[in-house]
Amino acid sequence: MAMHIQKFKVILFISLFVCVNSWKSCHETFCDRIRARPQGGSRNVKLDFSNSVLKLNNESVQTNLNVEGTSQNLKFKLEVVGDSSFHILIDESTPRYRANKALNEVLPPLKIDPKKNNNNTLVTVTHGNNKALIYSSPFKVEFYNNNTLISIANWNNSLIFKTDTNQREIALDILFPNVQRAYGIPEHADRLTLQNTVSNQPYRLFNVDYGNYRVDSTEALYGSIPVLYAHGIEQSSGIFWLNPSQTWIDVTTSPDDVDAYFMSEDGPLDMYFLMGPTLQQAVMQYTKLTGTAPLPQYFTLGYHQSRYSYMSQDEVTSIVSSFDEYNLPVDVLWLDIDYTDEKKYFTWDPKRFKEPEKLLNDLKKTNRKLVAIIDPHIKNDENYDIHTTSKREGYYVKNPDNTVYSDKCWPGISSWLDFLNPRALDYYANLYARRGFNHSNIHIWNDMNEPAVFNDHEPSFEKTMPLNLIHHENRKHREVHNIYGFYQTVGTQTGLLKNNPNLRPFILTRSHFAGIQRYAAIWTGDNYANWAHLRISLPMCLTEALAGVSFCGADVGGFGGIPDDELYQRWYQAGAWLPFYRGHSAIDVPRREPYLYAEGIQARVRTALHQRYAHLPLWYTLFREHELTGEPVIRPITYHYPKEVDALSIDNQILAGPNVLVAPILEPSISSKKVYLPGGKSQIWYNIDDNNKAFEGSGYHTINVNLNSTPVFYRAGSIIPRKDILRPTSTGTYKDPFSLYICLNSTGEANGTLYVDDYESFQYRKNQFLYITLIFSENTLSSQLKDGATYSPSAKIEQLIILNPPKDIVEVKYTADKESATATSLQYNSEKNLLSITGIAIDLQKKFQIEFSKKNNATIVKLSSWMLVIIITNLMFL
Ligand code: NBV
Repeated sequence: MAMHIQKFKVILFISLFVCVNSWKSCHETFCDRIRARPQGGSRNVKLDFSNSVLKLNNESVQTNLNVEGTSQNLKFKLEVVGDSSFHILIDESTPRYRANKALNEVLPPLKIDPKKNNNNTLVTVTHGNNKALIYSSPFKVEFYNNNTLISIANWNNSLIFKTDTNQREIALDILFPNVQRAYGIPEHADRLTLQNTVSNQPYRLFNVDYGNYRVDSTEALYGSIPVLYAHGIEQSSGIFWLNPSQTWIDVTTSPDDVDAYFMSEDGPLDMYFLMGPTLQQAVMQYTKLTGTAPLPQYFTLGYHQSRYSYMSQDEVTSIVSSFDEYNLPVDVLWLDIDYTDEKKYFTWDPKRFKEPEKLLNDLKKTNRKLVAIIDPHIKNDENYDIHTTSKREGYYVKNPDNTVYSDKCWPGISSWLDFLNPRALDYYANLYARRGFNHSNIHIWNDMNEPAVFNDHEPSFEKTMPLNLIHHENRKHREVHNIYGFYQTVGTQTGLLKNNPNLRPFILTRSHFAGIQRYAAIWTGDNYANWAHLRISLPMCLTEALAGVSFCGADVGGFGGIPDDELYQRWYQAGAWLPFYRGHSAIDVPRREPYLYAEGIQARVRTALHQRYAHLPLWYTLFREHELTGEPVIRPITYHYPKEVDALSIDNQILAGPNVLVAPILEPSISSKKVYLPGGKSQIWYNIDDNNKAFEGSGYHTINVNLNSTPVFYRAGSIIPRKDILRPTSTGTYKDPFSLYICLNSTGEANGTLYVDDYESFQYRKNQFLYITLIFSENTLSSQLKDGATYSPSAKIEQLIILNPPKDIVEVKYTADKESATATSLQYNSEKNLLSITGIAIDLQKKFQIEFSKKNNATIVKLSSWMLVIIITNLMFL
């Protein structure tokens, strides 16, 4: 392999060189005109509170906003929506483009009772524990939770709202007092804690195709989600700046507060103030507005194997055979652009993919799925009906002179579907009825949808559409740029649902905007095979998760470049703990399916894959809980432990739900690793990577690691559901038994949840599921079932593993209804600090109780607290 790699290194050097991009800095865009904020005292921005103009009712506060020195007479509205979020809209009388599609649903205004003071300077709006004080002059709004100041909009009087034809930028600053950190506003290849941008470039939100991106950078990437959280020990809150035009954000952090100055190229000031007062609540308030991800099919959480490109249908099936031969699980095979006939989407190469249905059926036989790529550009070929129809029907994005826009992309000269046009979107959705795409075993990958355009001839276009192009209803591209790709996924989802209304579709998208979680998963684009990109994949996905997009992953191994053996296996180990787990690589690098590696490396990859598959019941339960509550599937440590100062910036560790802490190895050649364990001395964490050794949550611990290690800790007090048999696919595990890992805390208690359904269809929305709460207390494990739901799974719980078990358990008795049974095998393993109970079959559908009895003075006594009381009282009388 070495020679092979050498040759590729040369190619890589060339492609890397070609790939280095340089994007615009603030001073090359509208940002330059407004970054230096207007000086507060020197101008008056004033709300009109005169009785003739001000409208107060139980739904909103409405009036005019005047900016002194300009002819602007803007409309102001404040209302309360969602989970007690304050919505402020400032717009011209002819409304600008509003990105309401990002919102989950039409948000009805909640009841309010606004009050104006006597001298017309202040209106107060109270909703529950939250309150907004709206000041007339200079205009500002203070937000309070329980009378504590949370944020101030326009605190420095920097509001900008330009109304010239060519200068329509808007800006506003928000102060968040009493916080220490800012998070959010993905997508950037940056750490969880946002940088202070004072002496740097502001964060930029402008969807662009940027391969091999710089890390620790504020530069724009493929997606834009304008939600920012201000987080501190005492309080947290957020701002959702609903604007899909190019946006820059200056973040100024001090030990006492965070100031965020949002600048957008166009659009109204459309803002939602998330009141917290914890990060957890602010995140849920955001998902209340933009929705949660629908529960994905189980297989989507398994391992995906991709490459740019697998070149024939035989190649795809032979890859599957090799995975099977080497005992490596894989659920999904991916087709990149070369499966098409000359990059004409919705076609198949007539020679190499001549029988797509056969491929899909063959894959189905071994429980494998196919994902095929569909890009938004359409080849300008007069023999390609999608092109001729789109041209004829006016489905394309237009030039300012109303001719069809075209430029280069993969197929050569191409045009772009205007997904914002409902007719074009409908047409696009119906294309999924075409051959192959209407199969139940196919799912879709939307790439290049920033949109990416090969227009290097004009560097100022930054490899995307010129901003003066025209969309539906005469909207300029600059008004909608960041939401263009989002709309493609809306059409994709519609198309797939039309084909298979009772199957949950899977869509992966590169471009994304707020609310994308309702349609698609995302990945972090064209990363590179180096340690910095492995390291940054964690904060990138953590930030996306806080911004509503939990289903996130990074190309395992790095898209470009050649990972060395160590990096390769570390990436598989770490990638197993991000929600989307896909190996993918560029066209110009050697093949790297895991079975091509030497047995030692392969074995470690197999272990990583196995660990992923063993935890699928946990991932699936977390995704269902996300759908219900909006809680992210993966979380930074500070999400659950906001009071711990040391945890505020930790982003090289992940919490998968509240109970599993993962500290993957993200650097080369190390034999020990510092791991932060939260919760204080009384919070124990069990290192499942090292014989379940118990550690206190007292901060940093140094633990020894080797090439096999992925430090993973279970929280004492939790119950983790698993399936431990290694199978070729996730579908193959449907009938396999569950194991419950019961991780006892110092008072001998633990609890957890388990969600099951048919793993594929929408029947769960008709109450065909089981949602089980598991409680271990007083040496008894009991279950509670969510009312009204029924499902009869083929799998049972057949193993209980108690970490840090009580001593001398001699009998485990199961009762449900009138049934009862006794476990046939109890095995203590002192080295692993566990008790394993088998020979038991627990039916998930029934409420059950399992009693763990101890041997006491030769009599079997159930150790419960009342028993203890009786024993102690008796002893006292002796
Ligand atoms: O479709 C080819 C690639 C794809 O493999 C990759 O994952 C995308 O991020 N695509 C970009 C086009 C550009 C590759 C240089």
